[in-house]
Amino acid sequence: MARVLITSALPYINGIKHLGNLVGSQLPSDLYARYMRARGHEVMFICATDEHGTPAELAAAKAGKPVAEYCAEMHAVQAGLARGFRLSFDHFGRSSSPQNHRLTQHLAGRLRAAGLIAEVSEKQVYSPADGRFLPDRYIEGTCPNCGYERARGDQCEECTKQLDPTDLINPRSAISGSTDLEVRETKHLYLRQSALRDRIDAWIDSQTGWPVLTTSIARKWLHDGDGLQDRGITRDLDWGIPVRDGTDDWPGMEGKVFYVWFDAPIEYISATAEWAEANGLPDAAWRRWWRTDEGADDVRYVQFMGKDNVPFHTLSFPATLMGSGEPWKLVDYIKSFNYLNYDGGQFSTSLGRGVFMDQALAILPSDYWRWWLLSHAPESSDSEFTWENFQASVNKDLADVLGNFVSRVSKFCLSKFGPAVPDGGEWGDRETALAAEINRRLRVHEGCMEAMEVRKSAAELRAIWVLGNEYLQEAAPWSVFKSDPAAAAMQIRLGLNLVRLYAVISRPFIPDAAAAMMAALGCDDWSWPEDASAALRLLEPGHGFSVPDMLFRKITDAERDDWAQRFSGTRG
Ligand code: B3M
Ligand code: ZN
Repeated sequence: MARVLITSALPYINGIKHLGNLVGSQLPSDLYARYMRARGHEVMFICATDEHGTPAELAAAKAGKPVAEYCAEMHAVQAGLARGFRLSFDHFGRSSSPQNHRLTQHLAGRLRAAGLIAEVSEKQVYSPADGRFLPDRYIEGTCPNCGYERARGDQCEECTKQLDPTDLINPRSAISGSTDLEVRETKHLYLRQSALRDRIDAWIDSQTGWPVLTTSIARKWLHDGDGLQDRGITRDLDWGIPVRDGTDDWPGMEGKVFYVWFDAPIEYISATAEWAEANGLPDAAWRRWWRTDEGADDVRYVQFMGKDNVPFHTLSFPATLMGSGEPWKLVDYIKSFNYLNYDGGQFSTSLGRGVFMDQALAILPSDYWRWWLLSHAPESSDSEFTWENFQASVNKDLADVLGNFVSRVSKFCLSKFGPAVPDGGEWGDRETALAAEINRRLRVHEGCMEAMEVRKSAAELRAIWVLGNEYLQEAAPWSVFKSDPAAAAMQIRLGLNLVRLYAVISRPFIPDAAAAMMAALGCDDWSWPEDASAALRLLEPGHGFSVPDMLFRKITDAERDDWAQRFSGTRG
């Protein structure tokens, strides 16, 4: 039994996430966590909301709420949706927690003591009317490139050009609209990543088996141009973790907070501390996952994220942990994803284009979405959600293949043999061959799951479902029954056992359907089928069962067209 620490990139707090966000980290990490638990490993699965930064302040302002209140509400909403999608986090924390305040300030203090923080004077836009420095996004004006009048200081949303606030024509405060802006001198902290470059480089080089998508991004930042750059880790915002050095004030840093990307990954650790506190456990309970001097040296730590998050996880966060000089656990494997597109374009939160987590659950149960998303995860390249494809996968894989198998076997058994597993004697050659083939494919499936090859794992699972259908088709118990009821009984006994095996191996993908299948079998034995031949004999003759309600319904053409229309870009 191994110990596996799994973190999902933290969903940003500024609104409900769409399915593209979900499939980029939270859902595949859940799949892996569930699988690792199913194989008997000890798992710590952590996620949280990422609550600081300008976008949080702006979203709160738009909602007309104080930012702390907005974040608390949105955290509850996201936690509810995570439950709705059956994301099995051991803890879903908040980067604004007291634990994260303490740890972020502590690590900054350690970095400072190690000489890894530089104080840099910069010129920045100050708004007397607002009484504060304005971050780039808080300055609006006319884009010098395309003339769009509401371009932001960091980028024009219309023509996508990257901007500096000083490029804007007629700049004004996005908070008050004031055009009375001046440039003032102010001090910011920089993490001296350049000083840690060789250590990070050596660490990346020592990793074996990381995907090229991950290492190539890290190496590019390490070696291109002047190499790894120092990184600003403070901002002029009200909402965030105040810049302090563990216990002391930090002169000159009054009114400043840490940059959101500095404290967000630290929340992986802090959320584990939140978990311990929420469960009334001592600090040692979370430290054994994170401190290599307290047991974490035999933990395998896997992170899941979208590809745009890779630089922060291969460079900045390791720099923070290494630079602290303390024995923190570093990541062992990073699983990163490309993007999921939506029906010929991109998902867009601002345009309301695509399906958002709340809307998805309002139209269909989570298993339908989990199955489609996992079996189409954007791994080797971007992938695309279309309603035709979604309808086809659900109707074929879930309804025709798995659902139909379960329903045929259980209904046939009930009508011919009654509500208990029938006997009928020993297996014949066909059954032995089926068990051998399932065994073989199961090992392939396990290999894919272990390697986090999400799409392939789904395809292998589906192939094992198909074996059951083919068996049923060839064995044809309904016609065998007429001449040899005992043989038909044996076939159906195997079929019912296959339903249990399917419940176990499908559970990481479709946990609700798996639970329904298991409940109908009156069984609670979730042991993994290490040996299919033994697993297919587990339910013995006489064991009672019932016919489950329909596991999956089909999506009609009318529904498909209606939904395509409804989600084309007008989220209210
Ligand atoms: N919140 C990702 C994002 O919203 C960012 C991840 C943080 S992981 C520490 O794109
Ligand atoms: Zn523009």
